[in-house]
Amino acid sequence: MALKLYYVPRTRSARARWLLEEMGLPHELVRLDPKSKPDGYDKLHPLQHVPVLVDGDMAIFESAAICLHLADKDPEHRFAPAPGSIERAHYYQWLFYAVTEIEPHLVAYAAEARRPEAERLHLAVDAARGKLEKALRPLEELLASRPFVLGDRFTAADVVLGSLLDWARSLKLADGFPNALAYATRLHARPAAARARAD
Ligand SMILES: N[C@@H](CCC(=O)N[C@@H](CS)C(=O)NCC(=O)O)C(=O)O
Repeated sequence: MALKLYYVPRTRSARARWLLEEMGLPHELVRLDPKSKPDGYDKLHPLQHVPVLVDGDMAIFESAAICLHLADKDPEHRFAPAPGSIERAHYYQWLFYAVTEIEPHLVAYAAEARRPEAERLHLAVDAARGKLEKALRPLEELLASRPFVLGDRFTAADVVLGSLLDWARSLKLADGFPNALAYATRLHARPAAARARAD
């Protein structure tokens, strides 16, 4: 079945694109203008956001859900552990940790930090940074002894976490976390991740 990804460069679309590249899945890319979505796009994404993956005759939105769906296409379970396994439970755990414990604080921080200095709510900036630093501690500890969150194997959970840590790194929020920083740098350097960053 044909895969088509609707994307905007330098957005959460890059997660899905990165995993498509890692998996070597043939796909079509449809680049959207963030300011003007094509007619009918609301049928694919009710909030008109990116990314959207069209897989045959169905469409799916939410970047992490798209990554979970894509990873399950590999019959050898290289990008997602087998359903029902202990590794699968931890895969879910780290993936949901990424989007519920890390991402909201990054979003909150970035929203304030991009305002002009005079309008910035410094309390909100500090609160978001504090919550993010607290949330990063278990990941920092885990990565002291393993290259990827599930050990030696790279999975879709690393794609979602890697994209978030890249963002944290660019905002200088990961400087106090050497293991997480090294993990983000390693992931960023993967050829598939680099291809997914192309416009
Ligand atoms: N939770 C959603 C968030 C989607 C989202 O907010 N996407 C942003 C880009 S990162 C977006 O589409 N913004 C509006 C736009 O680009 O038109 C996901 O992970 O897919």
